[in-house]
Amino acid sequence: MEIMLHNLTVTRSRFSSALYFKKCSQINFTKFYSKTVRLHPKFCSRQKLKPTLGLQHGLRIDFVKIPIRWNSGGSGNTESRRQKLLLATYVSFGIGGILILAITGREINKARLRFHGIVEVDDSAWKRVKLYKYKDVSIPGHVVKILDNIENFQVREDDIWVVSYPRSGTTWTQEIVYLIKSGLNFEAANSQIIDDRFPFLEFMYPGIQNVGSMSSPRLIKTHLPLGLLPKEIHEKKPKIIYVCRNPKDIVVSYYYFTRMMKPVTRFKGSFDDFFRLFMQDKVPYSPWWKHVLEFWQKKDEENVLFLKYEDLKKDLEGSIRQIADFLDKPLSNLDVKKIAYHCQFENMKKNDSTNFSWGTKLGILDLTESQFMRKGEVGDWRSHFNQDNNEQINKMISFRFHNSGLRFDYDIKDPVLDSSPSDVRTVV
Ligand code: PPS
Repeated sequence: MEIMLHNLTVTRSRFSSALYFKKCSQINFTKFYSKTVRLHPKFCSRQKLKPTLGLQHGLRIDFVKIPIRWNSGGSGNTESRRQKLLLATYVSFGIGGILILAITGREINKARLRFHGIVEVDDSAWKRVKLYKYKDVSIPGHVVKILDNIENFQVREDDIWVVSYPRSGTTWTQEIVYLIKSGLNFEAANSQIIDDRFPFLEFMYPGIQNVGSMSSPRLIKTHLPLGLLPKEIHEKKPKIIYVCRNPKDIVVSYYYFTRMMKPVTRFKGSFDDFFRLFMQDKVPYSPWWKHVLEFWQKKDEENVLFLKYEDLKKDLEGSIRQIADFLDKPLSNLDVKKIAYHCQFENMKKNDSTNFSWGTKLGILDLTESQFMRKGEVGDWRSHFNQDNNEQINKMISFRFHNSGLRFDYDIKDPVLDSSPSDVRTVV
């Protein structure tokens, strides 16, 4: 019995099966193009041929000039297949190479940073934010890049610095300082964004270079702790206003701020997640307690004014006078009232030059998550903290501050509320 299979399209599996046939039945195969030998029993059953049949019936199968296709039913010739394979190989090598380079580059960068004492903070709660530890302080990636520029930033004696841990009332203090220094320039305060009038040293906009070249007297905001401020700050001794706030309200405010910055932070955690990060010093500019304590210890130095958010809240006019005296710019009562009116929470919230609404246009803020000027209250922590949060923070405070003489207000009994006469409202 003889079976001739002419012009059969031989796939890898068919070919292997054919070889198996050959082995079983000593059949002569005329031409094969493949070198792969692998048995696919499915072929035999699909073709209704059993290898054993060959033995039983002395089958002879001839394969004549069989073109080999690696995929049954596919098109194209061997050469184009070969080229495609080659291309696929090159592409895989290319991608592999890029990946290896990227990983190696990252590792080299990490090693370089480690060499300079900068270590990456690893926490899955931060999806996008790269956080690093430098001199025991958590700092964001964009600050790491300019650490040298910060250290060597040329300080001027007539600079005025507002320094704080984030969410402590920095913007509020800045606005008061700006109005005092500018001779109550409400027009500019209402039309120029605060980042232009009172730039943030380590932020991308307007950039440390531009802050450096501003004309004197410069007004500079920073969240950097004492240990990371420019070296010259200790020689030139410019006026520094440090503003602090009770940590319970800070952590709540910082949590909403981080959510508001979602386009940048991608933070999706709960308040409890953020609370943990805060307590573990894994949020930018932490540890909070050290930030505050270091400046508290400097509070009696002539060029330093130490303020508390809660005191501004309790007595805004008194705080404005205190700031004006510190800046050697004593104010009339009416001027104090004008500034106080402009700097009321609701007015600063409405003012597009202080409420950071421009952040939405830049795509860095999501104001549906929270507002920059959120509540402006003392004691909002009560609607967020559970007992455990409260105990943890109280413990930290008594451990870090028990000998310091610094006390925090967590509630305000009778704040001096808006007492501005109507004439101020019409003037401002
Ligand atoms: S930042 O992003 O770190 O510079 O924020 P910072 O300006 O330090 O702090 C923001 C919080 O201060 C509140 N704030 C005010 N409270 C009362 N009165 C006025 N005028 C005022 N201006 C700003 C602001 O609302 C933030 O606090 P929360 O508790 O989130 O409202």
